[in-house]
Amino acid sequence: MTPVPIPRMRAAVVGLFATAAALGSGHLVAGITGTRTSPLVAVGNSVIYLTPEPVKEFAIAVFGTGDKMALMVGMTLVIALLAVCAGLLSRRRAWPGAALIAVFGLVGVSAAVASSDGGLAAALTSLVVGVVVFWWLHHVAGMASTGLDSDRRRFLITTGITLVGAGVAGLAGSFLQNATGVSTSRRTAAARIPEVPSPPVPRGADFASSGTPTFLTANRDFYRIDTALTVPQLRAEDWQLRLHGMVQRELVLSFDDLLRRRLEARQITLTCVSNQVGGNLISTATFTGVPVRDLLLEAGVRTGAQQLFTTSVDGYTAGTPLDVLLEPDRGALLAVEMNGEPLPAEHGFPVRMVVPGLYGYVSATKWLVDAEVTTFDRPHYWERRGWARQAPIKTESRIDRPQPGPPVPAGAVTVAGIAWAQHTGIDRVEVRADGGPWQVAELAVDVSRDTWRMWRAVLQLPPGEHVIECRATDRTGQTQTPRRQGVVPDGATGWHSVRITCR
Ligand SMILES: Nc1nc2c(c(=O)[nH]1)N[C@H]1C(S)=C(S)[C@@H](COP(=O)(O)O)O[C@H]1N2
Ligand SMILES: [Mo]
Repeated sequence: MTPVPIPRMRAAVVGLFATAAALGSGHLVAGITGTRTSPLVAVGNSVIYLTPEPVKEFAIAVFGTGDKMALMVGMTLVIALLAVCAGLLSRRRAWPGAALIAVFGLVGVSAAVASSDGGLAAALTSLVVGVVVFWWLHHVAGMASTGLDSDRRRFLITTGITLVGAGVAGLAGSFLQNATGVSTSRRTAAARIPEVPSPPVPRGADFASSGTPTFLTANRDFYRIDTALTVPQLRAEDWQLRLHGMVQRELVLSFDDLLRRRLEARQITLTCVSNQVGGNLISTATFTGVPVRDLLLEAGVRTGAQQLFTTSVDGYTAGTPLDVLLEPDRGALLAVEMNGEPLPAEHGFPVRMVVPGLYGYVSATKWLVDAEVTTFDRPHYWERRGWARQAPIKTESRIDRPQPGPPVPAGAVTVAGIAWAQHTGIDRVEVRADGGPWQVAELAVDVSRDTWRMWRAVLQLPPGEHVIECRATDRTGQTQTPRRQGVVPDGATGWHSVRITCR
């Protein structure tokens, strides 16, 4: 116990800096032990895992693909606040603050235990360093409160060293994590993947000049959705896939084993079930990989099996109906390349699954490491959280131009957008203004039924406010339903509409 209470400011510094030392040292140990799961990340992953479904949906709706950044910023603020509280609780005695720090430390440890990705050593380091540094800084701060200049100087120097040490440890941890990351593995993989000529995209497959996206989405612009707070770093050399369960012959494949099989390249449009009407969680790439059907036939699926249950290195799972995967012309791939380069780490390097016509959450497992042939008794990641077990992509369309914003000139207004009904194909898109008659839009050159189709039309609009709507009809003759439904449990429906002003 210190003779005089430590001033508030200094007490807060003790809490904050001890916490910084805890997180920095944990990050360093994570780097040394080769895990991406620093204590903060482990807690973040647990938060994602435990967050109730409506809150997660809310976060995706508000922050979109920035949802993880928002979570990290939010957690950092909460931790800083708790760190200040720990300091303020300990203006006389060290133990209340030290106890609070030990409690967060234990939260980190239990999160690391729950994670499949290691991080226990890092979390234990954070716990011990946090408590010890807190005790020590508290001791130095207590001596400084007696008023001697030399003691005050000592407090400044000690806290300075603590902060610099925490920073250096954190940077070193990040450096080590990057050094053991997958960038080298991706470069060498590029040379190992055999060249497979991909069908060229015909001219006139998009109306980019009229405001649609380009037909192929550049890898860096491709939408990204997953539950991973840090991108899993799985090297091709370490990759192994086990195809097992209800099969005649279990297959265990290395990356090179996979590449020795027949590879195919094709254009596929992926769509996320969380895509709102008018949303942008949809992109198209040329994927190259081994047909899933070939591997299933090689392994020999036993009767009674219903789904292929795929697991990612980070524990994420998806369940894909086997009758879909076994269709001779479905074209599902274990993809190794996206737009002619090895999969980017964010998109599942070294191997992911893609299945034309199914939403990503039931089919597009990234960082794939396990595939089990089984029955539907086993619920997959999102099925356990209330989403549909099976999820074919719904026929939908979107207006990309005009966008709501400043008034556009009245008269001939070009309206352009995309429509999709993967594995069925788009037959027609219609546009109308203000609930008037539907006008058939011009369709871009058809590439495949597994990709989006661009469209455009010219509407004659007088000055004033207008509501423009579009609807697509697929090749089974089904016209997109106007009934508005949210994304849960199996994808949004409804017509996209845009309100504009003409002058
Ligand atoms: N390992 C893993 N794979 C995953 C997911 C995930 O959370 N983890 N999300 C799925 C979902 S919901 C979608 S829509 C697609 C998105 O793929 P992309 O990020 O490459 O666009 O990946 C799927 N594969
Ligand atoms: Mo998704």
